[in-house]
Amino acid sequence: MSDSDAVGLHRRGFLKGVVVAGGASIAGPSGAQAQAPANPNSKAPPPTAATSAAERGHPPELPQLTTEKSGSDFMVDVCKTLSLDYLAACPGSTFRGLQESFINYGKNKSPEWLTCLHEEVSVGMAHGYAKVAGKPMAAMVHGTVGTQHSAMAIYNAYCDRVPVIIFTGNAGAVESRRPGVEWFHSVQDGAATVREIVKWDDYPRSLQHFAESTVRGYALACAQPPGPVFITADAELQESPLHEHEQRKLSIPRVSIPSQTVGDANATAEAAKMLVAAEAPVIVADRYARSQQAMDDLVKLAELLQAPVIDRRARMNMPTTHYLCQSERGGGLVSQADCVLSLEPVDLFGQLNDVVDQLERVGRSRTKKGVKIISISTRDLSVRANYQDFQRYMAADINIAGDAQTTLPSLIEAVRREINPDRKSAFEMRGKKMRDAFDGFAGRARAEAALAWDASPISSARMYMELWDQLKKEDWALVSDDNFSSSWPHRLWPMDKYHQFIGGSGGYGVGYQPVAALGAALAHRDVGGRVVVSVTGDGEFNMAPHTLWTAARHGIPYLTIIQNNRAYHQEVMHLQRMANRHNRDIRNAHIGTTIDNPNIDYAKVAQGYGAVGIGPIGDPGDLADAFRKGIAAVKAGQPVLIDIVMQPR
Ligand SMILES: Cc1ncc(C[n+]2csc(CCOP(=O)(O)OP(=O)(O)O)c2C)c(N)n1
Ligand SMILES: [Mg+2]
Repeated sequence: MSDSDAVGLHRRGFLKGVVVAGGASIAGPSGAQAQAPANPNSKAPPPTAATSAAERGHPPELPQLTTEKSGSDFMVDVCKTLSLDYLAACPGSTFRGLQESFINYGKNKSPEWLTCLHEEVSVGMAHGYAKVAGKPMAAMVHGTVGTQHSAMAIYNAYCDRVPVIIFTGNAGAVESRRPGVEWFHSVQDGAATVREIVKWDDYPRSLQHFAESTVRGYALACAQPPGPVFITADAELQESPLHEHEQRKLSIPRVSIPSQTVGDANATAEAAKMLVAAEAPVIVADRYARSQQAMDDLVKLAELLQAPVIDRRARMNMPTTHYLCQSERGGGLVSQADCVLSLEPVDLFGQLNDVVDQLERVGRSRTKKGVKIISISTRDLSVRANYQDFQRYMAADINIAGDAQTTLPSLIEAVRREINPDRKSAFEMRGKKMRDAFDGFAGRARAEAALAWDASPISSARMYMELWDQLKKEDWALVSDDNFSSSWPHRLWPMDKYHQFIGGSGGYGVGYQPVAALGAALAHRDVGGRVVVSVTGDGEFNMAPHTLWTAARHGIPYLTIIQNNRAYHQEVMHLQRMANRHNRDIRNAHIGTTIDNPNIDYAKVAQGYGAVGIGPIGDPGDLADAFRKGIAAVKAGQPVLIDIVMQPR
């Protein structure tokens, strides 16, 4: 709006009136007025310091109150000793001291401040980032309200056992609270809202306390099983000056991340005996791998035993190209097994039992009588009462408490010691059978993918085949979970590197997908050279479409593909199931579950947020061109969305 604009003039006049009415206390010192720069291009008379500052939304200058460091500067010093490259936040005055220190005193580096448009994004992006970067980033949430907004993302990270460092601000002492809003945003115990879903929290009472708790929190977040950690930074501690004599008394402890837990050696040796003696062992890997090394170790163990591996895909565990990757035969293999080795099971009961959700919810064992169960997991090291992500109790014959990834090398050695020539030849015969079975998988998957090849709305399989055709030329990473894909990428694509797949959401809280993809894409960007792809449901995407703005703002390129079935289709199916159960009409199942009429134009939404938007694509013949364009734009550094009108998954 120009200076001569009538509305602008009215607004200035109004603001001027306020200043006059408010008196000297908000007009600022007269010296500041005299220094106010006049705009040489403006036809209007030069504004006073007070009006121009107010118009720009800045408070008039106040006398400098703090000549030395502030408490929040020291807090920044603490954060800088930790390996935190980024901090994501939607701004809020409970941490205004800290924010100002990060951007000015900390020079907005290590960590760099990233702007998110919702606190769920700040935390959720840190969740996705940690899974790719292998280390946490920070998120900052505004008091009571920001904490509540972030709770869903904290829960997903907690359930997924992923480290995130979350800070909040709080005006603790009543006399420190500004009247009004600050009382709504302050609280007695900031972490109470999320205490059951974080690994640890603290509300430091002093700067020394802040240093120790933040360093402790970082170490705890990273120790297996990892999880989100929540630290409250008191507003008065942040904003008070830190005099030199006080600072001299402060120290920042060195971070010391505990070594990972390794399974007991005797239990591991027993497990090795059981595995070597078994005629039909099966390895099930779930929240297992955190590195390429862990994938390589799993291959080593499977090859030693010539045992099939079922990948439950909470992480990228087993190369889909390896003949011992037999996830396709999952349930069947488990029911024939005489020994099951389960690595970091999220749900051991679910791996060993069938629950058909039609007329009942009762589980039936799918295993043979006498089957031996070995579990290696940190599951029992992190159990809460209220949130019951531990699932049904399932006894194991050998229950090794320890990090499976860290324990595997000793299990491999123990297995090696147990193998004799007799067992070796039995294993070779087993291996031959596995190769034969594996040879059929790819052909069958392709034949199934060809069904409905030309259908419109487009089939998932066709979309994934067309996408692969373009991606195979690239160093690529899929940063969406298996939930939306009906397993097509794992069935159709050669996936053999750890960075190619990110695993699941943890808590199945819808909204994870777009936010985790943003953080994962940031971590991949820093490695460089990778084309990052997120496939997301339309329902998922609508929880946080503005992730694209953060991506555009901070130069985070990736391709978002909307699997647009114009519905919360999983819920459509639930309603159909209920209608069937109650012997009523299933045709009303769209009520309250569809996202159509009006249809959302996702390409326009993306463009509005500063990303490239392509689509809607309804004809499968147009997919190749859309993917080519999308990937080219991603390689040029842009976030891109392609809206594909697809069949229900
Ligand atoms: C926060 C949250 N709200 C609601 C749900 C219930 N829910 C599970 S799947 C789903 C549908 C998601 O829709 P979309 O992403 O479009 O996937 P579709 O089922 O259509 O493939 C919903 C609403 C949930 N899991 N989490
Ligand atoms: Mg949908």
